[in-house]
Amino acid sequence: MSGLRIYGIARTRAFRALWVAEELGLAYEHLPIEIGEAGARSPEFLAINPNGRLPFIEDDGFVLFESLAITLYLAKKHSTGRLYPAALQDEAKAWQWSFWAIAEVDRGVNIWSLHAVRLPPAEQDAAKRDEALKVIAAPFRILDAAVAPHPYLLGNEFTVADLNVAAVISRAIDMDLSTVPNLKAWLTRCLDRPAARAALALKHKADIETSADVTRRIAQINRL
Ligand SMILES: N[C@@H](CCC(=O)N[C@@H](CS)C(=O)NCC(=O)O)C(=O)O
Repeated sequence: MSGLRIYGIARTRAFRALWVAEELGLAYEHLPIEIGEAGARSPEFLAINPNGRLPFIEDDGFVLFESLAITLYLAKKHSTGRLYPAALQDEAKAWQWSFWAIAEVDRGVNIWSLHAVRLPPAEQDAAKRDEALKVIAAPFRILDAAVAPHPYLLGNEFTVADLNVAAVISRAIDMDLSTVPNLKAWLTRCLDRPAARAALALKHKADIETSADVTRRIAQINRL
């Protein structure tokens, strides 16, 4: 099968791949498969991505997993010099911010969102939520300072560095961000882009259609 296929329901980290595909104006097929045995961990999909996790892509038969490897690959393939920085050191900064987002804030924002928004209120764990907020407080101050002097992480232009960090923390838009106003303004700016809005619409639809049972399973499977 030729062309780009993005696997993973938009509620998951597949959102990141969907956003970059929209940003690049790519024609793609979205296969909104679920997590777990009925989806990513079924034999059919384990044969493509043995991790059993979402997202993964097939690009003319080339298979790639890890959400931010996918965004970096697609941005570099289709938009070097624009969305993907052409200069060596700008490229390195895009990697820096991408690895930083995965290492410093990905898990914390996920835990917060499950225990502040997505799980039924009676099942939310306030201790987990508060601990998550503590873990992300320092990196959020770093990000706040990084976007204070210019509108985007690498300067005046939106790049894949912004897309990756904003996609990783997109659910933080529902947090009280009053102590990090530059971060809040930057995140709002990134998520207001037409491509982000298109991907967010898919994500919101998937969120609404996700049952409490599946949300419980997400928390359980991902140990959140
Ligand atoms: N670091 C990976 C994490 C992938 C991941 O954990 N995906 C979640 C959904 S957002 C998943 O598939 N969880 C279900 C499972 O592990 O079975 C990435 O960024 O792609």
